[in-house]
Amino acid sequence: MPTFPHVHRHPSERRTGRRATAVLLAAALLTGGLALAPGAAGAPSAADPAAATTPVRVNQAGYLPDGPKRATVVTAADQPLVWQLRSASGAVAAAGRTVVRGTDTASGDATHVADFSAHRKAGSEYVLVVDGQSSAPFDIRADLYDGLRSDSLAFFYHQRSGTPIDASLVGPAYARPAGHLGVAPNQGDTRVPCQAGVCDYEQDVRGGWYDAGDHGKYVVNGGISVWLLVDSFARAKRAGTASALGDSTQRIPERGNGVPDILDEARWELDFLMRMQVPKGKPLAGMAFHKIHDAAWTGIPTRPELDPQPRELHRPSTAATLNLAATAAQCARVFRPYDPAYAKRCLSVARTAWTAARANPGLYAPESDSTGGGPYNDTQVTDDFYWAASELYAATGERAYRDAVTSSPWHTSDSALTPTGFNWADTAALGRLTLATVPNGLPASDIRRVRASVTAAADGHLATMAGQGYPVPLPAGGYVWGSNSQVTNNAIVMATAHALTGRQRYRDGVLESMDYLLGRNTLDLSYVTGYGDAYARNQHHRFWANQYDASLPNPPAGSLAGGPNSGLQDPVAQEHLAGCAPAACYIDDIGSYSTNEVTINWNAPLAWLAAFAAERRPSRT
Ligand code: 9MR
Repeated sequence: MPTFPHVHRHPSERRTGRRATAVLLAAALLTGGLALAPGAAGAPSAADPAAATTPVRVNQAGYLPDGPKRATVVTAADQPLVWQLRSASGAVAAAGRTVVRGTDTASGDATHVADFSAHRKAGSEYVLVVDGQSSAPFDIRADLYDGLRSDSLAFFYHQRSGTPIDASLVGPAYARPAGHLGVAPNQGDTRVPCQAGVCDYEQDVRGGWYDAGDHGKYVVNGGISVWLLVDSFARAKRAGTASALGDSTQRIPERGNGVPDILDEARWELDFLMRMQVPKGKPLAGMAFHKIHDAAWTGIPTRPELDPQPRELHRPSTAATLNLAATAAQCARVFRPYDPAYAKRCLSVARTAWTAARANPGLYAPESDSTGGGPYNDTQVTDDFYWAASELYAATGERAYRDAVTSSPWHTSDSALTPTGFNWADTAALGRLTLATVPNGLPASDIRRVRASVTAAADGHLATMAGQGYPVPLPAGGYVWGSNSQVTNNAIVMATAHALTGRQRYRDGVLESMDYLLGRNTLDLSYVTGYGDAYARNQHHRFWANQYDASLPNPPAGSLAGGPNSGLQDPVAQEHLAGCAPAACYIDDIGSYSTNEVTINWNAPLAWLAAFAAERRPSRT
């Protein structure tokens, strides 16, 4: 990859008004007097994760009037401290004492917690003051998550391949011509050959979403992402709140077509996933190609429509085929009321994929296949079999699929829902969540057990959070590549437990997870672009590459960064983050793809949670 100079941004540039001063003062105190750590030009660099923070850490976007409202204070004090909630005018709206929480294992920070949940009055520009230190300003309002609900979902329209991104929908900065639609210099994706030896024909695999900051399209990552969007709609429908995701709620070309917009978005990907199926009459018919991407890595920036690399299909895999079976079966169930013909087609594809996977249960995508795109390697596919069987059973009620569910070791295993959570490689939880929430013909005692496993996992996440200074449903050992999506996925388990039981503590756990993502963390940083006082804005992306080329945009609002990764798996992270505590192994630099990329499987759970959090609830008792 070509190298580019890193843009160093003075941390105070991202702050406004009184916070800039407060923040620099706080940083001075925290660092023992020197607020401005030396950077490239004598100024602090964007690379310094400790630069310009306040010790009073809040959800910088704000809090819901009826939700928990807690902040974390970094302090070595061994006695409680007085906190004050101040309104925009400076008046004290509430006051109390912190609780000493002790060392937060994942960050190493000495912490107290301030709880101002009892204050329910809406307002903007509140500040929490503790020991002379001010938090970032934040709002308290019922519509707090409305914007994020649509922005996090709009991410998928931005990521569409094979269609122009329309300025009238996204604004001029984000508009671009169609990428990979067979127009030079693009060499895909309308007639894509296989890698040598894999097949001797070409396939039309246009469309879908680009995976991330690269232009690859990977079936196993498309699978979990589309599942989450469709599940978000299905959940909202059960809760009676689906209109918020309905037709004409989003700025997408399909608005006004009578189909819920979130399903239109999902269909863009489902159509692509179905194009990845090996056609009838060919070797391995019914299987899905694992992925399609450039023959060699392109540089960054590279606009999609200017990618000159040859595109190639990589050999079919069992995991990809089961992702296709699972999501096409879910499509059949959820699209039925809106487009029965499409639902029927989805079911037929799902059945074919299932049969093909059963006939070829051990075709694994190798880790070594990582030139020009990610490997998405996985040699454990029994979980994918369980997920696909669960979806096919929920869609059809047929005995053969039920038998595949009940005979799977995953049906009773505690490992389906783990403390670190599900992800693109570990998908048994998706089957479990479907069986827990969608009416099905399993015996009542079995359904009770399945549901109890979801609430037990959610209680486990709450217990994890209770021991932390910055409550987050992730153990200290869980800060891997894309850790923020492990947080979101565990929060989804808690939200599902809330739907199953109505118990408030699960919703509180979801909202505190959002607090972590939106600034209540050791970096005092929101990982969601455009949300909060200081937020990630230089995520790794070939088009939203403003850090490298000022004529290109930053990521659009609602883009979730991958988050802390203690593995330091890229050169920028290795250069700047050596010795970091796990929760601090993050840098808002476009070069740090292992801590700071954006990806469809990270934004999909964010969109799921934002839709959940945006729902108005009857007032708490
Ligand atoms: O999210 C993936 C992570 O779990 C893996 O550890 C990592 C390395 O294989 O790859 C991540 O996925 C990347 C993919 O391979 C290519 N597109 C960008 C993805 C996010 O960084």
